[in-house]
Amino acid sequence: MKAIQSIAVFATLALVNAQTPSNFSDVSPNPLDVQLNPTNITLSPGQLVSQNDVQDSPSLALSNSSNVNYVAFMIDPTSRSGTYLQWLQPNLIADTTGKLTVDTTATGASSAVGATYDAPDPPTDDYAHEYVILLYQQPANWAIPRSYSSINPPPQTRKRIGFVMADFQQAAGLDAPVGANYFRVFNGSPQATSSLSAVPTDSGAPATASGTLATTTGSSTSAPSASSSSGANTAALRFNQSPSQAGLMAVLLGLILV
Ligand SMILES: *[C@@H]1O[C@H](CO)[C@@H](O)[C@H](O)[C@H]1NC(C)=O
Ligand SMILES: *[C@@H]1O[C@H](CO)[C@@H](O)[C@H](O)[C@H]1NC(C)=O
Ligand SMILES: CC(=O)N[C@H]1CO[C@H](CO)[C@@H](O)[C@@H]1O
Repeated sequence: MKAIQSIAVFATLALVNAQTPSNFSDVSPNPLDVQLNPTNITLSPGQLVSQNDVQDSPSLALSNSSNVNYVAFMIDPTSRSGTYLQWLQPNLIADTTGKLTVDTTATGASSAVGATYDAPDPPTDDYAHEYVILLYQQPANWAIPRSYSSINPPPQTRKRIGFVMADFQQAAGLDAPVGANYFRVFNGSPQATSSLSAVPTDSGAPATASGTLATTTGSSTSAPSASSSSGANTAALRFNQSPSQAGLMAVLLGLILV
């Protein structure tokens, strides 16, 4: 099993090759525009943002959307206890500018509720966690698969733990994502934060934030490892990896699968 996972990992790494935000758009055919609320910060892929800036669910937009429904996910594949489902928002529809809002008349509106936005709250002084936002086209008359009724909506926080995007995608009959983006959040205590060469900030350029993060994560060696699930499809979400690669893994997986 380990060997199979390693092969999958190497294959994936070879395809991605680089983890810089500037390479992120290569992974998604149609990058997802993400604007944080209420600051209106336009997210650069992989940008380090402050926890305060992601208390509200972000606004999403797809530059070349179609007149169909979409379903959005936000996951933390770097969570130590297994990939965490932060948000599942079905029944989205784009306006003429591509901005996505909830379509209350969507065919899945009554059956597919999703999971309310659970704002990022990584453990204090843990590495910067990654929050990956994925957008899929929502098939007509779509419903959350019965096997996932515990997240529609999740009655308890623990129902969000161990969410395997690839498994859900398959069970729910979703095609590859049509858009993706991600941000990072470092929840530093004042002490730890002040010891960094630069305080993580959402106002700096992504390149600066990235450099800061490398320092931060360099000392936190234990890598996240999500539990549960079987099959090579999910290997990339479970193997030990550096947090900075997890987001790309998740997105790439979605594109490779289906
Ligand atoms: C964000 O955009 C909205 C709508 O355009 C505007 O009303 C609001 O003042 C903006 N907020 C900030 C902090 O710029
Ligand atoms: C978005 O644009 C790309 C490139 O023009 C195209 O291949 C793709 O089908 C478009 N996606 C949608 C949802 O229209
Ligand atoms: C696979 C790929 O496109 N890699 C590129 C990522 O970005 C760096 C820096 O811009 C390039 O040097 C790589 O070739």
